[in-house]
Amino acid sequence: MSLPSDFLWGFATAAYQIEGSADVDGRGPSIWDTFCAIPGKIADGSSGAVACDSYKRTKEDIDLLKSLGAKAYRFSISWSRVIPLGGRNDPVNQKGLDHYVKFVDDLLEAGITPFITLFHWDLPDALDKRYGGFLNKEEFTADFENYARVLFKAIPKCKHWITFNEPWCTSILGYNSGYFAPGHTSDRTRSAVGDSARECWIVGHNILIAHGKAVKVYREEFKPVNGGEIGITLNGDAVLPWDPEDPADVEACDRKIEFAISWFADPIYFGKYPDSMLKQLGDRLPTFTPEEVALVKGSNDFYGMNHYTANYIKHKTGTPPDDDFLGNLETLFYSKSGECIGPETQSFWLRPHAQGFRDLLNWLSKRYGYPKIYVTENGTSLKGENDMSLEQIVEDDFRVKYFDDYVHAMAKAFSEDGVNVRGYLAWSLMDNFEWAEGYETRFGVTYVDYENDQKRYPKKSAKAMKPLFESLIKKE
Ligand code: GBH
Repeated sequence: MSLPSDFLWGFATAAYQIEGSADVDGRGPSIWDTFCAIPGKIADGSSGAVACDSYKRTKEDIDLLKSLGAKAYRFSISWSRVIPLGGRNDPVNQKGLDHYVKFVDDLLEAGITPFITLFHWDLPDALDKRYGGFLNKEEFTADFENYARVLFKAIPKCKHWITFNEPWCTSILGYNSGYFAPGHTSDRTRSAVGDSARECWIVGHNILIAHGKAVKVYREEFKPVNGGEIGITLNGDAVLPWDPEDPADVEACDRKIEFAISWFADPIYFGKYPDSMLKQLGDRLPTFTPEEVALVKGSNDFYGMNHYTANYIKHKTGTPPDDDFLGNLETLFYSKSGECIGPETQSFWLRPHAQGFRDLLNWLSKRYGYPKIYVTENGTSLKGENDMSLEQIVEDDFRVKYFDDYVHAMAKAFSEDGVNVRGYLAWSLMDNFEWAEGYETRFGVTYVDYENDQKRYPKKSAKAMKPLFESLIKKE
């Protein structure tokens, strides 16, 4: 069992979850600032206004990465720091841009390879207000293309670019369940606006086009000179049939991955939506024009994979409700015979099941022709961690085991199954603003003491990563 000698490993974060300094140096508000201000949307009533204060602690964060032996760091750019109003005719905020230029210089100086995510959910609020954000194809895709170009031009030293983080979450959680910003849903007790049957599929489509436009810009205007690579990051859970004897459950397993991952990956690799989605959604799924197919098909230099958990899949019969986004099935933690998929964590949706990671790496590789894969997120919360003492928190054996199991499953996928996985970024470098769950759920390998000046304390899992990878990565 091994990983290749040039394997990149490190940690990941996202701008709104760690930066804070929401009003500093000319940053404009994002849809998450607005969403957090609505009572009831965030579990503990908090926001990313301060978070880990990372905007002001870049040196501290880079020192932390260095001390842990990280070879790579994935972070995202706050669009509204760079272009406060977001649009292609709006002014660029030089201070905001300079911050990221310097951050990349400092990372490289420290010997750490940057992976930049252009978009990790924090759309400039002005674009949502001006024209409906992601819902407006012409405007949104043109503004994203412009924003991407500003970054490509300013940071030629970055060689690994991710256009969008988890468009599934933006589409479904933002425009179907309304659990995430901007909170659109058909449920009028939770939102005055939204159409859960339609908006999410339009948003997903428009993000694909925006991704395609940014990739075209990168490949035509920057890659020939700077080299480098660009791709999208998709989230998806592993699947096991609830009843392995029932062909309908086995079939529902593929459909579950198609609705979560292939929704985006099939257009990117094949130029069309999966048949299972077309069948269920009909004309609610937008159609690709020939120009759009040309933009989107073939637009990944690598596949960015975010992965956390697994579910037993039980098919449903009958016509699904028109807000169904799973593919007419149920996701469960127990199988028909009563097996449990994995132990509880602090996140209701997350139970460790490392074999699922290997299986999904194989599923993706087979379907998409063994693309180069970077695991851009993988990690876990820990039941009750927020209520423990600091002494207990830093002894996070549960998280140590999670990483150990998952990284070994990945190494087997590489060395025994031929999966072309080339990098791994653990989620997360430090505890941070966990979106609708606020600060109560912690995903960090580093504890952040929010009550006491955001002081950082590396947990056992932080220190376990270097020996873990050194034991697996082949020496030259
Ligand atoms: C990642 O998403 C995010 O990229 C990252 O910012 C975040 O901090 C991290 O996970 C930890 O949560 O039951 O319908 O509400 C992970 C993928 C997909 C996990 C949606 C939670 C909830 C689905 N997420 N899922 S639902």
